[in-house]
Amino acid sequence: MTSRKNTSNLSNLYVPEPEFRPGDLPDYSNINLNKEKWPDRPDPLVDAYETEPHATGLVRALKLNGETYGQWDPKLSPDTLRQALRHMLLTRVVDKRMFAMQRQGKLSFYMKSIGEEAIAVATAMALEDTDMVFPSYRQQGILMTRGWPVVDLMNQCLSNKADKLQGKAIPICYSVRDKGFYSISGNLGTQMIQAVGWAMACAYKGTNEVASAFTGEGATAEGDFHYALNFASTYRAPVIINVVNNQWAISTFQGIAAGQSRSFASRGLGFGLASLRVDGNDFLAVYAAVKWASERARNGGGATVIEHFTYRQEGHSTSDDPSAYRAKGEAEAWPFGDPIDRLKEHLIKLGEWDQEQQDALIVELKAHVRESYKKAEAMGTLASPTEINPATMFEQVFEEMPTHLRRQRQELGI
Ligand SMILES: Cc1ncc(C[n+]2csc(CCOP(=O)(O)OP(=O)(O)O)c2C)c(N)n1
Repeated sequence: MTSRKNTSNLSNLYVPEPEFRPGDLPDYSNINLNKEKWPDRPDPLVDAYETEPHATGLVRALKLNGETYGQWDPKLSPDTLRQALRHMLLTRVVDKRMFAMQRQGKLSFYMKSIGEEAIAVATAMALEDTDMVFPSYRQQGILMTRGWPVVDLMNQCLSNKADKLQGKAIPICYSVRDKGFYSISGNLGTQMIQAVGWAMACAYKGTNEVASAFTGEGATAEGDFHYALNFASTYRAPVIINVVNNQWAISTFQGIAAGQSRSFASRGLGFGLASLRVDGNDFLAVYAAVKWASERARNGGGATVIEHFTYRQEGHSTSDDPSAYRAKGEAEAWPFGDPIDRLKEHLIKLGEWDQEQQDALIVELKAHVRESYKKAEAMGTLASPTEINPATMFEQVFEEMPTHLRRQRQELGI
Protein backbone atom coordinates (compact mmCIF):
# COMPACT_ATOMS: atom_id res chain seq x y z
CA MET A 1 0.00 0.00 0.00
CA THR A 2 1.16 3.49 -0.64
CA SER A 3 0.16 6.62 1.21
CA ARG A 4 -2.31 8.97 -0.39
CA LYS A 5 -1.68 12.48 0.83
CA ASN A 6 0.17 14.70 3.21
CA THR A 7 -2.38 15.87 5.74
CA SER A 8 -0.02 18.28 7.39
CA ASN A 9 -0.93 21.63 5.81
CA LEU A 10 0.47 23.66 8.69
CA SER A 11 4.10 23.13 7.77
CA ASN A 12 6.34 21.34 5.35
CA LEU A 13 6.51 18.34 7.62
CA TYR A 14 5.45 15.27 5.71
CA VAL A 15 3.03 13.05 7.63
CA PRO A 16 2.02 9.99 5.59
CA GLU A 17 -1.58 8.81 5.55
CA PRO A 18 -2.97 5.43 4.49
CA GLU A 19 -4.65 5.09 1.11
CA PHE A 20 -8.06 4.40 2.59
CA ARG A 21 -9.86 5.56 5.70
CA PRO A 22 -13.43 4.92 6.96
CA GLY A 23 -15.87 6.12 4.33
CA ASP A 24 -13.52 5.35 1.42
CA LEU A 25 -14.08 2.52 -1.02
CA PRO A 26 -10.95 0.34 -0.92
CA ASP A 27 -9.63 -0.13 -4.42
CA TYR A 28 -6.45 -2.07 -5.06
CA SER A 29 -6.57 -1.98 -8.85
CA ASN A 30 -3.17 -0.30 -8.72
CA ILE A 31 -1.75 -3.64 -7.58
CA ASN A 32 -1.55 -5.70 -10.73
CA LEU A 33 -0.53 -9.16 -9.60
CA ASN A 34 0.46 -10.22 -13.07
CA LYS A 35 2.78 -7.26 -13.41
CA GLU A 36 4.50 -7.77 -10.06
CA LYS A 37 8.07 -8.92 -10.40
CA TRP A 38 8.17 -12.59 -9.43
CA PRO A 39 11.91 -13.18 -9.03
CA ASP A 40 13.49 -16.58 -9.60
CA ARG A 41 15.06 -18.69 -6.86
CA PRO A 42 18.81 -18.06 -6.59
CA ASP A 43 21.33 -20.37 -4.98
CA PRO A 44 20.90 -20.04 -1.18
CA LEU A 45 24.54 -18.99 -0.82
CA VAL A 46 24.25 -16.14 -3.31
CA ASP A 47 25.87 -12.81 -2.43
CA ALA A 48 23.38 -10.91 -0.23
CA TYR A 49 23.19 -7.94 -2.62
CA GLU A 50 22.04 -10.22 -5.43
CA THR A 51 18.75 -10.53 -3.54
CA GLU A 52 17.83 -6.92 -4.29
CA PRO A 53 15.14 -8.02 -6.82
CA HIS A 54 13.75 -10.37 -4.16
CA ALA A 55 13.69 -7.68 -1.50
CA THR A 56 11.71 -5.29 -3.68
CA GLY A 57 9.73 -7.73 -5.84
CA LEU A 58 7.56 -10.52 -4.52
CA VAL A 59 8.47 -14.19 -4.10
CA ARG A 60 5.45 -16.25 -5.13
CA ALA A 61 4.68 -19.82 -6.10
CA LEU A 62 0.90 -20.07 -6.03
CA LYS A 63 -1.36 -18.19 -8.38
CA LEU A 64 -4.76 -17.08 -7.16
CA ASN A 65 -6.43 -19.77 -9.31
CA GLY A 66 -4.63 -22.53 -7.40
CA GLU A 67 -2.01 -23.27 -10.04
CA THR A 68 1.68 -23.13 -9.22
CA TYR A 69 4.26 -21.00 -10.89
CA GLY A 70 8.04 -20.82 -11.26
CA GLN A 71 11.11 -21.91 -9.37
CA TRP A 72 9.89 -21.32 -5.83
CA ASP A 73 7.30 -24.11 -5.89
CA PRO A 74 8.63 -26.49 -3.19
CA LYS A 75 6.75 -29.38 -4.85
CA LEU A 76 5.40 -30.78 -1.60
CA SER A 77 3.52 -34.06 -1.51
CA PRO A 78 -0.30 -33.95 -1.30
CA ASP A 79 -0.09 -35.43 2.21
CA THR A 80 2.16 -32.58 3.34
CA LEU A 81 -0.18 -30.02 1.77
CA ARG A 82 -3.17 -31.59 3.54
CA GLN A 83 -1.26 -31.44 6.83
CA ALA A 84 -0.61 -27.75 6.21
CA LEU A 85 -4.28 -27.10 5.53
CA ARG A 86 -5.21 -28.92 8.74
CA HIS A 87 -2.78 -26.86 10.86
CA MET A 88 -3.98 -23.61 9.33
CA LEU A 89 -7.63 -24.49 9.82
CA LEU A 90 -7.02 -25.60 13.39
CA THR A 91 -5.35 -22.27 14.12
CA ARG A 92 -8.34 -20.41 12.71
CA VAL A 93 -10.91 -22.52 14.56
CA VAL A 94 -9.04 -22.01 17.86
CA ASP A 95 -8.82 -18.25 17.22
CA LYS A 96 -12.55 -17.95 16.58
CA ARG A 97 -13.41 -20.00 19.64
CA MET A 98 -11.15 -17.95 21.93
CA PHE A 99 -12.51 -14.69 20.58
CA ALA A 100 -16.08 -15.84 21.29
CA MET A 101 -15.10 -16.93 24.80
CA GLN A 102 -13.47 -13.58 25.47
CA ARG A 103 -16.74 -11.89 24.50
CA GLN A 104 -18.50 -14.14 27.02
CA GLY A 105 -16.19 -12.94 29.75
CA LYS A 106 -14.23 -16.19 30.11
CA LEU A 107 -10.83 -14.60 29.47
CA SER A 108 -9.53 -11.08 29.60
CA PHE A 109 -7.86 -10.73 26.23
CA TYR A 110 -7.06 -12.52 22.99
CA MET A 111 -5.27 -11.93 19.68
CA LYS A 112 -6.26 -13.69 16.48
CA SER A 113 -4.00 -14.41 13.51
CA ILE A 114 -6.73 -14.64 10.89
CA GLY A 115 -5.30 -14.21 7.40
CA GLU A 116 -1.73 -14.80 8.61
CA GLU A 117 -1.88 -18.56 9.24
CA ALA A 118 0.28 -19.55 6.26
CA ILE A 119 3.26 -17.66 7.68
CA ALA A 120 3.37 -19.47 11.01
CA VAL A 121 2.41 -22.90 9.71
CA ALA A 122 4.80 -22.86 6.73
CA THR A 123 7.61 -21.68 9.01
CA ALA A 124 7.06 -24.52 11.46
CA MET A 125 6.86 -27.06 8.65
CA ALA A 126 9.94 -25.78 6.84
CA LEU A 127 12.17 -25.59 9.95
CA GLU A 128 13.48 -28.48 12.00
CA ASP A 129 11.73 -29.04 15.33
CA THR A 130 15.04 -28.32 17.06
CA ASP A 131 15.21 -24.81 15.55
CA MET A 132 14.16 -22.18 18.07
CA VAL A 133 11.38 -19.76 17.28
CA PHE A 134 11.29 -16.30 18.89
CA PRO A 135 7.73 -15.28 18.06
CA SER A 136 5.53 -12.27 18.45
CA TYR A 137 1.93 -12.82 19.59
CA ARG A 138 0.50 -13.73 16.16
CA GLN A 139 2.30 -17.02 15.46
CA GLN A 140 0.11 -19.43 17.42
CA GLY A 141 0.05 -21.48 14.18
CA ILE A 142 3.59 -22.60 15.03
CA LEU A 143 2.33 -24.15 18.24
CA MET A 144 -0.53 -25.86 16.41
CA THR A 145 1.92 -27.27 13.86
CA ARG A 146 4.44 -28.42 16.45
CA GLY A 147 1.67 -30.29 18.21
CA TRP A 148 1.19 -28.26 21.39
CA PRO A 149 -2.14 -29.45 22.80
CA VAL A 150 -4.93 -26.94 22.21
CA VAL A 151 -6.06 -27.39 25.81
CA ASP A 152 -2.67 -26.08 27.02
CA LEU A 153 -3.06 -22.93 24.91
CA MET A 154 -6.53 -22.44 26.38
CA ASN A 155 -5.38 -23.02 29.97
CA GLN A 156 -2.75 -20.31 29.50
CA CYS A 157 -5.30 -17.86 28.08
CA LEU A 158 -7.74 -18.59 30.89
CA SER A 159 -4.97 -18.29 33.51
CA ASN A 160 -6.56 -21.23 35.30
CA LYS A 161 -5.08 -23.77 37.66
CA ALA A 162 -3.84 -25.95 34.77
CA ASP A 163 -1.96 -23.02 33.22
CA LYS A 164 1.65 -24.20 32.92
CA LEU A 165 2.83 -20.61 33.41
CA GLN A 166 0.81 -20.39 36.65
CA GLY A 167 -0.78 -17.10 35.60
CA LYS A 168 2.56 -15.30 35.27
CA ALA A 169 2.00 -14.15 31.70
CA ILE A 170 -0.98 -12.38 30.21
CA PRO A 171 -3.12 -14.44 27.81
CA ILE A 172 -1.41 -15.08 24.45
CA CYS A 173 2.10 -14.54 25.82
CA TYR A 174 2.90 -18.23 25.46
CA SER A 175 6.17 -19.84 26.50
CA VAL A 176 6.63 -23.45 25.42
CA ARG A 177 10.13 -24.70 25.94
CA ASP A 178 9.61 -28.25 24.70
CA LYS A 179 8.22 -26.92 21.41
CA GLY A 180 11.18 -24.60 20.83
CA PHE A 181 8.89 -21.60 21.30
CA TYR A 182 10.60 -18.84 23.22
CA SER A 183 8.62 -16.82 25.82
CA ILE A 184 6.64 -14.03 24.17
CA SER A 185 7.25 -10.66 25.71
CA GLY A 186 4.69 -7.86 25.81
CA ASN A 187 7.52 -5.46 25.08
CA LEU A 188 7.71 -5.39 21.31
CA GLY A 189 11.02 -6.06 19.65
CA THR A 190 12.91 -7.71 22.50
CA GLN A 191 12.74 -11.12 20.82
CA MET A 192 14.79 -9.92 17.86
CA ILE A 193 18.02 -9.48 19.81
CA GLN A 194 17.36 -12.60 21.84
CA ALA A 195 17.05 -14.61 18.63
CA VAL A 196 20.29 -13.27 17.21
CA GLY A 197 22.11 -13.99 20.48
CA TRP A 198 20.73 -17.53 20.51
CA ALA A 199 21.79 -18.02 16.89
CA MET A 200 25.28 -16.71 17.65
CA ALA A 201 25.54 -19.22 20.49
CA CYS A 202 24.51 -22.03 18.10
CA ALA A 203 27.23 -21.00 15.67
CA TYR A 204 29.75 -20.80 18.53
CA LYS A 205 28.85 -24.28 19.72
CA GLY A 206 28.55 -25.66 16.19
CA THR A 207 25.07 -27.12 16.71
CA ASN A 208 23.83 -26.25 13.20
CA GLU A 209 20.50 -25.01 14.55
CA VAL A 210 18.71 -21.94 13.28
CA ALA A 211 16.78 -19.25 15.11
CA SER A 212 13.65 -17.74 13.62
CA ALA A 213 12.47 -14.39 14.96
CA PHE A 214 9.17 -12.66 14.23
CA THR A 215 8.13 -9.05 14.40
CA GLY A 216 5.22 -7.09 13.02
CA GLU A 217 6.15 -4.35 10.57
CA GLY A 218 5.18 -1.67 13.11
CA ALA A 219 7.73 -2.90 15.64
CA THR A 220 10.56 -2.66 13.10
CA ALA A 221 10.59 1.01 14.05
CA GLU A 222 12.00 -0.07 17.42
CA GLY A 223 15.75 0.17 17.91
CA ASP A 224 15.89 -3.52 18.84
CA PHE A 225 15.13 -4.49 15.26
CA HIS A 226 18.10 -2.51 13.96
CA TYR A 227 20.48 -3.71 16.68
CA ALA A 228 19.48 -7.28 15.85
CA LEU A 229 20.18 -6.82 12.14
CA ASN A 230 23.55 -5.28 12.87
CA PHE A 231 24.68 -8.13 15.13
CA ALA A 232 23.24 -10.72 12.72
CA SER A 233 25.23 -9.17 9.90
CA THR A 234 28.51 -8.79 11.76
CA TYR A 235 28.57 -12.32 13.19
CA ARG A 236 26.77 -14.04 10.28
CA ALA A 237 24.32 -15.42 12.79
CA PRO A 238 22.21 -18.35 11.59
CA VAL A 239 18.92 -16.54 12.08
CA ILE A 240 15.84 -15.76 10.01
CA ILE A 241 14.40 -12.33 10.73
CA ASN A 242 10.72 -12.44 9.78
CA VAL A 243 8.82 -9.18 9.37
CA VAL A 244 5.11 -9.83 9.15
CA ASN A 245 3.81 -6.86 7.21
CA ASN A 246 0.07 -7.12 7.79
CA GLN A 247 -0.34 -3.43 6.84
CA TRP A 248 -1.49 -2.25 10.28
CA ALA A 249 0.12 -1.75 13.69
CA ILE A 250 -3.09 -1.39 15.70
CA SER A 251 -4.41 1.84 14.08
CA THR A 252 -1.10 2.94 12.58
CA PHE A 253 -0.64 2.07 8.90
CA GLN A 254 2.54 0.43 7.64
CA GLY A 255 3.84 3.61 6.00
CA ILE A 256 4.75 5.08 9.38
CA ALA A 257 7.32 2.37 10.10
CA ALA A 258 8.33 1.98 6.45
CA GLY A 259 9.30 5.60 5.85
CA GLN A 260 10.53 6.00 2.30
CA SER A 261 11.90 2.44 1.97
CA ARG A 262 10.65 0.42 -0.95
CA SER A 263 9.84 -2.55 1.27
CA PHE A 264 10.53 -3.83 4.78
CA ALA A 265 12.69 -6.58 3.28
CA SER A 266 14.97 -3.98 1.74
CA ARG A 267 15.94 -2.88 5.27
CA GLY A 268 18.04 -6.07 5.35
CA LEU A 269 20.06 -5.07 2.28
CA GLY A 270 21.34 -2.01 4.10
CA PHE A 271 22.92 -4.37 6.62
CA GLY A 272 24.32 -6.63 3.89
CA LEU A 273 21.80 -9.37 4.62
CA ALA A 274 20.00 -11.54 2.08
CA SER A 275 16.43 -10.28 1.90
CA LEU A 276 13.22 -11.68 0.47
CA ARG A 277 9.77 -10.15 0.20
CA VAL A 278 7.26 -12.97 0.08
CA ASP A 279 3.54 -13.24 -0.60
CA GLY A 280 2.55 -14.15 2.96
CA ASN A 281 -0.80 -15.55 1.84
CA ASP A 282 0.94 -18.09 -0.38
CA PHE A 283 1.76 -21.14 1.73
CA LEU A 284 4.10 -22.56 -0.90
CA ALA A 285 6.13 -19.38 -1.25
CA VAL A 286 6.51 -18.92 2.51
CA TYR A 287 7.60 -22.54 2.90
CA ALA A 288 10.12 -22.22 0.05
CA ALA A 289 11.49 -18.94 1.38
CA VAL A 290 12.00 -20.31 4.89
CA LYS A 291 13.70 -23.43 3.48
CA TRP A 292 15.96 -21.20 1.38
CA ALA A 293 16.90 -19.02 4.35
CA SER A 294 17.49 -21.99 6.66
CA GLU A 295 19.70 -23.66 4.07
CA ARG A 296 21.67 -20.43 3.77
CA ALA A 297 21.99 -20.15 7.57
CA ARG A 298 23.01 -23.80 8.06
CA ASN A 299 25.71 -23.49 5.41
CA GLY A 300 27.43 -20.47 6.88
CA GLY A 301 25.68 -17.86 4.72
CA GLY A 302 24.31 -15.99 7.72
CA ALA A 303 20.99 -14.31 8.31
CA THR A 304 18.08 -13.60 5.97
CA VAL A 305 15.37 -10.98 6.37
CA ILE A 306 11.99 -12.20 5.12
CA GLU A 307 9.13 -9.75 4.79
CA HIS A 308 5.80 -11.57 4.67
CA PHE A 309 3.41 -9.37 2.75
CA THR A 310 -0.06 -9.99 4.13
CA TYR A 311 -3.13 -8.35 5.63
CA ARG A 312 -4.52 -8.36 9.17
CA GLN A 313 -8.07 -9.42 8.37
CA GLU A 314 -9.51 -8.55 11.78
CA GLY A 315 -8.93 -6.32 14.77
CA HIS A 316 -5.53 -6.00 16.41
CA SER A 317 -6.86 -7.70 19.54
CA THR A 318 -10.12 -8.14 21.43
CA SER A 319 -9.63 -4.55 22.67
CA ASP A 320 -9.65 -3.04 19.19
CA ASP A 321 -12.30 -1.81 16.76
CA PRO A 322 -10.72 -1.39 13.31
CA SER A 323 -13.85 0.23 11.84
CA ALA A 324 -12.71 3.40 13.62
CA TYR A 325 -9.65 3.73 11.38
CA ARG A 326 -9.92 1.36 8.41
CA ALA A 327 -12.18 1.51 5.37
CA LYS A 328 -15.03 -0.97 5.37
CA GLY A 329 -14.36 -3.92 3.05
CA GLU A 330 -10.59 -3.52 3.04
CA ALA A 331 -9.97 -7.15 4.03
CA GLU A 332 -12.33 -8.46 1.34
CA ALA A 333 -10.75 -6.20 -1.27
CA TRP A 334 -7.21 -7.33 -0.40
CA PRO A 335 -5.91 -8.66 -3.72
CA PHE A 336 -3.82 -11.54 -2.36
CA GLY A 337 -6.83 -13.52 -1.13
CA ASP A 338 -7.05 -15.71 1.94
CA PRO A 339 -4.21 -18.17 2.65
CA ILE A 340 -6.49 -21.05 3.62
CA ASP A 341 -8.73 -20.65 0.57
CA ARG A 342 -5.70 -20.48 -1.67
CA LEU A 343 -4.13 -23.69 -0.36
CA LYS A 344 -7.51 -25.42 -0.52
CA GLU A 345 -7.93 -24.35 -4.16
CA HIS A 346 -4.46 -25.66 -4.93
CA LEU A 347 -5.25 -29.08 -3.47
CA ILE A 348 -8.54 -29.18 -5.35
CA LYS A 349 -6.75 -28.28 -8.58
CA LEU A 350 -4.32 -31.16 -7.95
CA GLY A 351 -7.32 -33.49 -7.61
CA GLU A 352 -6.28 -34.21 -3.99
CA TRP A 353 -9.14 -32.52 -2.10
CA ASP A 354 -12.75 -31.44 -2.42
CA GLN A 355 -15.27 -29.24 -0.64
CA GLU A 356 -16.85 -32.20 1.13
CA GLN A 357 -13.50 -33.14 2.69
CA GLN A 358 -12.95 -29.51 3.64
CA ASP A 359 -16.33 -29.32 5.39
CA ALA A 360 -15.71 -32.62 7.19
CA LEU A 361 -12.29 -31.43 8.38
CA ILE A 362 -13.79 -28.22 9.78
CA VAL A 363 -16.45 -30.22 11.66
CA GLU A 364 -13.73 -32.50 13.08
CA LEU A 365 -11.53 -29.60 14.17
CA LYS A 366 -14.43 -27.71 15.72
CA ALA A 367 -15.34 -30.80 17.77
CA HIS A 368 -11.73 -31.14 18.94
CA VAL A 369 -11.58 -27.47 19.92
CA ARG A 370 -14.93 -27.67 21.72
CA GLU A 371 -13.76 -30.71 23.69
CA SER A 372 -10.48 -28.99 24.55
CA TYR A 373 -12.37 -25.93 25.70
CA LYS A 374 -14.60 -28.00 27.98
CA LYS A 375 -11.51 -29.46 29.63
CA ALA A 376 -9.90 -26.04 30.04
CA GLU A 377 -13.09 -24.48 31.37
CA ALA A 378 -13.30 -27.14 34.08
CA MET A 379 -9.94 -25.84 35.37
CA GLY A 380 -11.34 -22.33 35.81
CA THR A 381 -12.04 -19.21 33.77
CA LEU A 382 -12.08 -15.49 34.42
CA ALA A 383 -15.83 -15.78 35.09
CA SER A 384 -15.42 -18.72 37.49
CA PRO A 385 -11.88 -18.68 38.82
CA THR A 386 -10.47 -21.55 40.81
CA GLU A 387 -8.22 -21.07 43.79
CA ILE A 388 -4.51 -20.95 42.92
CA ASN A 389 -1.93 -21.29 45.67
CA PRO A 390 -0.30 -17.82 45.98
CA ALA A 391 3.05 -19.52 46.64
CA THR A 392 3.19 -20.36 42.92
CA MET A 393 4.05 -16.75 42.16
CA PHE A 394 7.51 -17.42 43.55
CA GLU A 395 8.05 -20.56 41.52
CA GLN A 396 9.39 -21.18 38.01
CA VAL A 397 10.97 -17.76 37.59
CA PHE A 398 14.53 -18.28 38.78
CA GLU A 399 16.34 -21.58 38.76
CA GLU A 400 17.45 -20.79 42.31
CA MET A 401 15.25 -18.40 44.24
CA PRO A 402 17.16 -15.19 45.08
CA THR A 403 17.35 -14.14 48.72
CA HIS A 404 15.02 -11.15 48.37
CA LEU A 405 12.24 -13.35 46.99
CA ARG A 406 12.82 -15.97 49.66
CA ARG A 407 12.42 -13.21 52.24
CA GLN A 408 9.24 -11.91 50.64
CA ARG A 409 7.75 -15.38 50.61
CA GLN A 410 8.59 -15.80 54.29
CA GLU A 411 6.97 -12.44 55.11
CA LEU A 412 3.79 -13.65 53.41
CA GLY A 413 3.99 -16.87 55.40
CA ILE A 414 3.35 -19.10 52.38
C1 LIG B 1 7.84 -1.46 23.19
C2 LIG B 1 6.36 -1.45 22.97
N1 LIG B 1 5.77 -0.37 22.41
C3 LIG B 1 4.43 -0.34 22.21
C4 LIG B 1 3.65 -1.40 22.59
C5 LIG B 1 2.12 -1.37 22.38
N2 LIG B 1 1.75 -2.17 21.22
C6 LIG B 1 1.40 -3.46 21.35
S1 LIG B 1 1.07 -4.19 19.87
C7 LIG B 1 1.42 -2.77 19.03
C8 LIG B 1 1.34 -2.74 17.52
C9 LIG B 1 2.36 -3.62 16.86
O1 LIG B 1 2.15 -3.67 15.47
P1 LIG B 1 3.01 -4.58 14.55
O2 LIG B 1 4.42 -4.62 15.02
O3 LIG B 1 2.78 -4.17 13.14
O4 LIG B 1 2.42 -6.05 14.79
P2 LIG B 1 0.94 -6.61 14.54
O5 LIG B 1 0.16 -6.36 15.80
O6 LIG B 1 0.38 -5.93 13.36
O7 LIG B 1 1.09 -8.08 14.32
C10 LIG B 1 1.77 -1.75 19.90
C11 LIG B 1 2.11 -0.38 19.48
C12 LIG B 1 4.30 -2.51 23.20
N3 LIG B 1 3.62 -3.59 23.58
N4 LIG B 1 5.65 -2.51 23.36
